Amino acid sequence: MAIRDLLYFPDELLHQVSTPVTQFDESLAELVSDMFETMYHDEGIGLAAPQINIRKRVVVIDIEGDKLPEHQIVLINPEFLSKEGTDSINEGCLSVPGLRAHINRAEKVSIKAQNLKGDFFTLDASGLLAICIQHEIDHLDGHLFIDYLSPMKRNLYRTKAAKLARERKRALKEAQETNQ
Ligand code: GNR
Ligand code: NI
Repeated sequence: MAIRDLLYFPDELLHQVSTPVTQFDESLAELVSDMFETMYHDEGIGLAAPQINIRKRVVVIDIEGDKLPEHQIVLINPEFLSKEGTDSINEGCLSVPGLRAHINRAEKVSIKAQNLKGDFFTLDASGLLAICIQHEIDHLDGHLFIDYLSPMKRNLYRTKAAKLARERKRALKEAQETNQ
């Protein structure tokens, strides 16, 4: 079990398309376990593998955030079967810290995915779960929520993100120096 390092906007690696999982083995189970640990550590409700620099189609979700096994959702190779209606909430992303924006999404989604054993299942979702699923599948396709904003807003965010990244680097360096 390990907390992995996150990639942050504007890292170009976050814009690459992730590849399907073909091996349902112990290393996949380990990746999923590390993803849950990283997600809970950073207080997220979902995490996609590309956010920890692994370009595989793997997603973990716990919108309750209470670590109960019955609330933990693992999606391997998820695909939309249908989308319905429209909904929008103020979204955040662990890879875009400190920034939030309303994004138009479908209100209800139906997906198919595989579990850790490779078995296929379907899932119908609405509300926050539906939005989280769309946000995470976007990560697998190399999209961030800020890609949906107008170029002007995105550029404003780009400037803010660069400043946040500098602050984060400085804080990390200071923490390392204090530990020495
Ligand atoms: O923790 C997260 N919260 C959130 C809130 C509204 C819409 C989507 C999300 S997902 C985000 C975690 C994350 O970045 N997942 O990729
Ligand atoms: Ni995200």
